[in-house]
Amino acid sequence: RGGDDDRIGGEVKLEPYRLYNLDVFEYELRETMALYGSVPLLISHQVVPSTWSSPASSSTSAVFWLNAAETWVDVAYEQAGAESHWFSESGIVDFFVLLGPTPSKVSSQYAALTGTTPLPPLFSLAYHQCRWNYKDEADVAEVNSKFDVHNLPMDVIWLDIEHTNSKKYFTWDPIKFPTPDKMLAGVASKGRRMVTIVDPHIKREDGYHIHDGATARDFYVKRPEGGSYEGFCWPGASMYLDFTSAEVRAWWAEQFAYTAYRGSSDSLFIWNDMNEPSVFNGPEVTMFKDLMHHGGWEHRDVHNLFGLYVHRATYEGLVRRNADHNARPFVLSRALYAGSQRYGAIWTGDNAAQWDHLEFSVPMLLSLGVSGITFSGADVGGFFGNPDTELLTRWYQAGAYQPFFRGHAHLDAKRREPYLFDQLTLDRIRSALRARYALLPFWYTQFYLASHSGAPVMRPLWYQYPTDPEVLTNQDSFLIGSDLLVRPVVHAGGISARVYLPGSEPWYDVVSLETFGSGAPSYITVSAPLDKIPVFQRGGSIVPRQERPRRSTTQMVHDPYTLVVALDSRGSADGELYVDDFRTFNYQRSSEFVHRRFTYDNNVLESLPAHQTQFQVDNVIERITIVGLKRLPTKVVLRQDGAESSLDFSSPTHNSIIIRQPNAAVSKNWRLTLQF
Ligand code: NBV
Repeated sequence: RGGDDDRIGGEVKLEPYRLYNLDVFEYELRETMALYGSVPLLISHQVVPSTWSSPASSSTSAVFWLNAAETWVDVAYEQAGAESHWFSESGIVDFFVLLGPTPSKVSSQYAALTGTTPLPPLFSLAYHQCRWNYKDEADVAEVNSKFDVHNLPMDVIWLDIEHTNSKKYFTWDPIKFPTPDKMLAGVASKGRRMVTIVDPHIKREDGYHIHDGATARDFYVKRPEGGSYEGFCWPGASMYLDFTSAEVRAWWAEQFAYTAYRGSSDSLFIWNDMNEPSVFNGPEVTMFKDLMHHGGWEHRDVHNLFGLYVHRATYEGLVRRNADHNARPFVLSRALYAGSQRYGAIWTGDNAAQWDHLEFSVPMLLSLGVSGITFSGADVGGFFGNPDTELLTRWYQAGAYQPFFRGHAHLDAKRREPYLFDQLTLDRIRSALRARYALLPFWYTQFYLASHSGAPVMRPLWYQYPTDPEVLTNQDSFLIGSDLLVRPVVHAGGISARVYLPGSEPWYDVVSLETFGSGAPSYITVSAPLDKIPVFQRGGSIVPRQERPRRSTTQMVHDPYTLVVALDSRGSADGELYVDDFRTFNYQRSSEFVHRRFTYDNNVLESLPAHQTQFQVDNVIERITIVGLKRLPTKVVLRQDGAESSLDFSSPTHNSIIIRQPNAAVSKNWRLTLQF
């Protein structure tokens, strides 16, 4: 959250960063103090400006301090550079130096140590609708149908703690949620999923099967003098499972079996909250440091790992709940540590419905991303308080381009499902949601690539343009992969945006196809009224899209694709598309995926396999937009399956064409030639 941008070269001394996972009520921005998660990784990036004899160069390196005790990091910026000083309360010094020398090399070196985010199921990259709380089954049914009535795409409806029977996780309130299987089936019948919250504090109540099972096995965290530790949380008197033990985690994982978690189904996924752990009557709202864990470790030694272990055990539970262990899990966690990326998504916790919280969502998610945690998001609309329609609209617009995209609100906040607002606001939010859904093929491909590389999907500009000193402190814009640059409007009353377009290739507005800045990096000012999200596609890239409005990703599986070919100054571009069944591990187990590479050179667009697989999909490409043309063609010819056909096209702007119905197969090789 340390958002200062005047740190470079000015001898600015920040307060030290405190790494100690805590449930901080109404957290402040611009702070270096503890919050829900910690990743003891420090990345250093240096730019050597160009001189008359040499071009600018840069070097990136990092240090990773593998210690899960309370840790403090002091960073001092001097004229000569920066110095850091690390100390942890206990444990050993296990210190890794990552030599880079590029940002992506640092990502892969760090990923080799801590892992990458496995490819998420597609639905989890779509829009999630949450609040604390949807009241009952009728409320869920209404939300499910109102999104359809108003043509709003949505994939997942979430239930917070009030859905349980007296805060006993894995149970349902018998009055408000008497028939969870029916409710889930109703939501699933529209192709949607649900998520329930499962917190790691366990109500101390005899007869509650989780408490009975854990007590019988002696699975709780212990007091130093012996006996299980009891704290206080949502359920009242609460016990804390010792997730640092593999045996406890395996048992926890079993609780997600369909036979154990009554009322659950394969369309139900999980949210772990309060896993710092949050203990209402503990010091700083967490556990005493002298509590005892498995293997004789004091809580102080493992504190920052606790949340990761909860996340991990839940992830494993969702893998194992199907006999064939073949469905990909989705688990959202609040607490995190280095490596949490291996178990799913995280979010930035209890933000507020204030403009600066929207603004800071960008640097917070960028920091998480370069620290390996790429599947992350901030509550859209802000958790505490009530956003006005302008803030809510701008938040949907920003969230539509951030990795984890979920609307959420506090129990006391007014209802804010998008259909509750005036027509104009509803229309604007619908366009933001549709913008997200149209780009899901691109998001999914980026997550596939990130699952191998460890590179963040949402990236700071310096990551991609490491030698440009102008982007070092830029945190109002970000990139998705290397091809889309997003500059959300995050200030009240904003009607225009100043955008820095890096690199020496043109950028194209993704809606109007207007061409900006070629030849040298430049600042531009674009108009950004309330219905506009400034997003630009990089010249030299090919971005896949699916543009038919649908109610959820389930209905998009067979939909045709659009390719947007944005040419660089030499008239070339390339891109990728990754497709599989969107929900199982078959892509790993039996190579059931299609990974294509598209290249455009010398007026020829070609589709070739990026990987050779036997897997086929029936989708076709229904539209190809090519922008950045020096002159317009007279004829466009497609060659596929040994046959040639001449295609219809129109030209919406002076330098672009739209080719309609090429019907080129996604799984096949083909070649499209522009003739002049
Ligand atoms: O479970 C209730 C909330 C939840 O909605 C929120 O997203 C979490 O970050 N939870 C915190 C507990 C209480 C918050 C005041």
